[in-house]
Amino acid sequence: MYTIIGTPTSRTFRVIWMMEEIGQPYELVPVKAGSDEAKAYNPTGKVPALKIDDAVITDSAAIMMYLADKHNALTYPAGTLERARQDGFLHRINDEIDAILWAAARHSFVLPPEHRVAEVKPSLKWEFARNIDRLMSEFSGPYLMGDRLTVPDLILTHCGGWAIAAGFPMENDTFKAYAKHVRSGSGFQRAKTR
Ligand SMILES: N[C@@H](CCC(=O)N[C@@H](CS)C(=O)NCC(=O)O)C(=O)O
Repeated sequence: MYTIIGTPTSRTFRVIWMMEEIGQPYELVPVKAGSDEAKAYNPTGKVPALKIDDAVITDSAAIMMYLADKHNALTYPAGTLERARQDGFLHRINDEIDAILWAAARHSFVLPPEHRVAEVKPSLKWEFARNIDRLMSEFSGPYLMGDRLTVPDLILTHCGGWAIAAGFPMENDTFKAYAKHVRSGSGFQRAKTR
């Protein structure tokens, strides 16, 4: 049995979604990011974490790829060229999309108030829109890797919802249609209900 640590309003939602996609049973321990309860699982207090027996693994992308490899789902096999391309998308999304949203969050409510720089936000919004446009200009769909839904699709689509919630511009029609299609899957719908 897997135990997911974190609240669904955080990046923890990605792991819940992944579990629903692969049909594995899990328990959810909805501890708040940065709390002492979260630090009991991960010294940084960051969520999500995944507990498997006595072991704890951290970072949404690492957890999802562990599950993908273990259950042979939502991934190409390690050591293939397709996997290298898929990993390229995963790291690019973390570098160019997630990192920008996280920087905006840090400068809005995560960092101590005296270390927040509100003036950085217009620049982050511009960069986010440019990076989405650039990614979508290479996209032929229906998923990033073509016909197969893989882990980077879940992370990118989750970032899309995060961006809207954070007031980022969402003007790329190709991205909007792609995210709508990914979210229409039954795994996402079950995760949302949960
Ligand atoms: N790269 C990590 C980032 C984890 C992360 O920063 N999570 C946020 C919540 S979405 C958090 O726990 N923040 C609390 C903090 O930074 O103190 C992942 O994808 O899991």
